[in-house]
Amino acid sequence: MKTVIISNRLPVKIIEKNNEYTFIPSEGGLATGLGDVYKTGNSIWIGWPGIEIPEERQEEVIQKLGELNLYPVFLTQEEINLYYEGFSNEILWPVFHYLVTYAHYEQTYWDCYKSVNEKFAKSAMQVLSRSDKIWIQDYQLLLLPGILREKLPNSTIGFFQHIPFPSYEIFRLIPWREELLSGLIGADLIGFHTYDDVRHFISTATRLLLVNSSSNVLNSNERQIVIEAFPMGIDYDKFSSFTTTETVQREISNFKTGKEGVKIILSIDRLDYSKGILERLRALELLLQIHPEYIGKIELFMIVVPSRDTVPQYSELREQIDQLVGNINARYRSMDWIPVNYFYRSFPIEVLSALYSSADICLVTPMRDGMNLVSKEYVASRNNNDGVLILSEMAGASKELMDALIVNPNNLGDIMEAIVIALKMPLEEQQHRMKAMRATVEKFNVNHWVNNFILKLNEVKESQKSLLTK
Ligand code: GDG
Repeated sequence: MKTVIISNRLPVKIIEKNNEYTFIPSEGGLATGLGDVYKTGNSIWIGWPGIEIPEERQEEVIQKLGELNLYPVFLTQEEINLYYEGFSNEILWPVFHYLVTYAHYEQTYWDCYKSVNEKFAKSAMQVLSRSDKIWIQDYQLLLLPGILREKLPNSTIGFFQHIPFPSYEIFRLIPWREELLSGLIGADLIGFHTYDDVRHFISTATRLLLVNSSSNVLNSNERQIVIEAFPMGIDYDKFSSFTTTETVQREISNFKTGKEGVKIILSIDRLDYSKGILERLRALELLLQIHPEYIGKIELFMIVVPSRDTVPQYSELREQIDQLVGNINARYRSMDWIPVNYFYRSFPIEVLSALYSSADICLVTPMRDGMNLVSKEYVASRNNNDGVLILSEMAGASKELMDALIVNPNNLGDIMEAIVIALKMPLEEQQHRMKAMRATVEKFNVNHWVNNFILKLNEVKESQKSLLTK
């Protein structure tokens, strides 16, 4: 029996150089957390390798990935446009983040989403056997549990969604709502980051599919499906120990040179309208306007990692950020000081770690976020227990990191006030709060998340079996 992980992307990046493919393991949280599972035993990870591979070279890619316990699903550029950028990112992503006016309900997107989920199932069937444990990841594959259930009726299927699940009133807007839910309940265990997501899912499923529920269990066609919250953690040890390495120490001292007496505020996100980047900038602008005493005393380091910029709303957002940063800097900067240091690119993890450990404040203000790992990475990197985390109450992480300064991201005054409180916070209070948050992030780390999910999946399957034999 093996564990089979299925996600949209494989945990490797493919690089093509001189007509040769090289595979580099990616550093994402999911890859790190699930790494232990798929690298051990005869486990396997199925997903899209990230670029279009011509048919004549697919066998070679299958071979090479096989050495890493990976198995590819080959997608064409058109499928990526319609299934991934279209249905997943122009319908599911905005609706699940409550930005319903951003959704484009295109029939061609839906048709392709269905056929690509079928394609994932077809690839999975090449490597799956009856007794395998299947763990499907995220909103790109909502139909896959149902398709696999039809093919392997007694299989063990877990599903975890990394983004929020919206309330019924929002979810019901989607034209293909019943089909999506029916696909999802092909799983035995469905996990979300927070209890609120669980609640929304159960209420939506019972109302749209007319299935019964008791507590966190849905009863459908004689199969019980458990819905539960599994707040995802990070690799705490990696972030905590990284800051002491020579490379990171060098980055820290480079970074700090010339910034004596200036407090650093850090913000790190993928380019996304759900992350509240514009609101964060407006709050900073408000602060400089209302509290001019901080001019020259604070600097925002804002990293925005390029993402989905072929989707129109993302390129528009990028332009708006450019403009707002330009306005703030033009208005407030002096010859030797600049309020917003804005980077539109990604950085190596060493630089990220140096920024986490140098920043006095980490400002995380998404309008909505399934969890938000950046907030946890900041906490794990604060080995001296100092620093202040300002965190949106709309991020899943706010349910765990209760010692952060929690703000409503729509309330610019609230964010501004929190920055002032953070700037004035005595060291003792910073340490008190940070210690408590570090203990939480250390204990509920990514390994804990993986083990907990798998344990529950086994338990759910066992109890289904015992119900059948009664
Ligand atoms: C989705 C959900 C949920 C960022 N910049 C760089 C870089 N990063 C890394 C961070 C962090 C990750 O990207 C971002 O994770 P988040 O959780 O903050 O956000 P999403 O990408 O939207 O993730 C989210 C998550 O899934 C997991 O379930 O928490 O709610 O939306 O790990 O460190 N990494 C490197 N260079 C960068 O410049 N190397």
